[in-house]
Amino acid sequence: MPTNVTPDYKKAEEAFRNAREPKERLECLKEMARTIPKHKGTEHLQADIKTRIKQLTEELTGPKKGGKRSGPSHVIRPEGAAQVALIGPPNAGKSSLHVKLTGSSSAIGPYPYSTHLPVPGMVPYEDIHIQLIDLPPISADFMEPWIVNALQPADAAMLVIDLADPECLEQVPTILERLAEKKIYLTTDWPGLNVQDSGEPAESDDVFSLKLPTVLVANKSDLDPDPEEVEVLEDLLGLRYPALTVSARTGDGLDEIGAFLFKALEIVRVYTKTPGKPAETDKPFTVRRGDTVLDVARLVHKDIAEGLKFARMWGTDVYDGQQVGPDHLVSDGDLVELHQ
Ligand SMILES: Nc1nc2c(ncn2[C@@H]2O[C@H](COP(=O)(O)OP(=O)(O)OP(=O)(O)O)[C@@H](O)[C@H]2O)c(=O)[nH]1
Ligand SMILES: [Mg+2]
Repeated sequence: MPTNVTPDYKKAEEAFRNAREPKERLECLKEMARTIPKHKGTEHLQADIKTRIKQLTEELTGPKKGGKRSGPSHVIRPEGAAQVALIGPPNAGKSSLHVKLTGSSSAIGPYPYSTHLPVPGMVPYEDIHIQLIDLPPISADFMEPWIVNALQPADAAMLVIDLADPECLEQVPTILERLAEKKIYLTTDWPGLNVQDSGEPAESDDVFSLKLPTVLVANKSDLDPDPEEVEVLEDLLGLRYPALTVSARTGDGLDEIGAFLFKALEIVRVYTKTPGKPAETDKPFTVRRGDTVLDVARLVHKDIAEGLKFARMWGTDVYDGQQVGPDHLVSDGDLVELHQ
């Protein structure tokens, strides 16, 4: 961040970092444009903000009159416990995995470039759902320009490769480079896993840089059953992503994906109850480790969050029915009764 920015601008930037909905992100960008001090030192950032506003506006409403594109937005509204994007070279089996994991009807083809638009779907895991977005491939020849916008709401990425295709040794570095050009960094840094620092460049601290914790999904294990293949590959690539070996064809290894994402993203399920009524144990609200009773209340209803005085809780770190304040940290499986 450049020096000499005002507290108002810092606040707007912080709000932008936290915003997930495209519309909310656009509002935050406009607030950044309004509050950024207009001097030489911020010229570059001012230009960046303008470009982002233009791109996102077009993404949400279609280009101004005379523009080429009109049609559906490529940005998919996050739903469920987290949004995870499928990234990878052509023909690796991203859509096949999407179909198997979410039951979608995403297009599968025996040839590259079968997928042209983002396809949402939900992966069930225990009593929650994780959103999975199928995307077109990224290659040396081609990357849809809108992929940059489509990835902004994602919490994480699954980097899918064809284990049996030696070309992935060139494809993976190309994908990482193409995304890095757009300030999107696929990192090894999952909140719930202890992985070493991947040594990302310092410029990734830029407000527009997007760091997506990434799991390498080595697909088509049915074609190459050597269980050590993926490690050899990571060594050759010089990468240290956590890796899962799977087959979309046989279903092998697919069961582990939900559990992996749940743990690595530190998803926390919190059940709610209304005073005097039984607990609603079928539909948890989901937050992340480090979130509080107030964060849960926000998901229930804005008004409830605003009027929240205390909660009664059952679960970890509390005795049954203990009264806690809005700042109390929640744990997976907790039950809360919110009091206005
Ligand atoms: N043997 C085998 N074939 C697979 C597996 N997964 C996908 N395939 C095949 O690989 C080809 C490509 O699959 P897609 O799911 O369309 O691949 P994609 O990554 O979505 O491809 P693009 O949309 O072009 O990027 C198809 O012929 C699939 O049937 C697998 O686990 N094993
Ligand atoms: Mg596809």
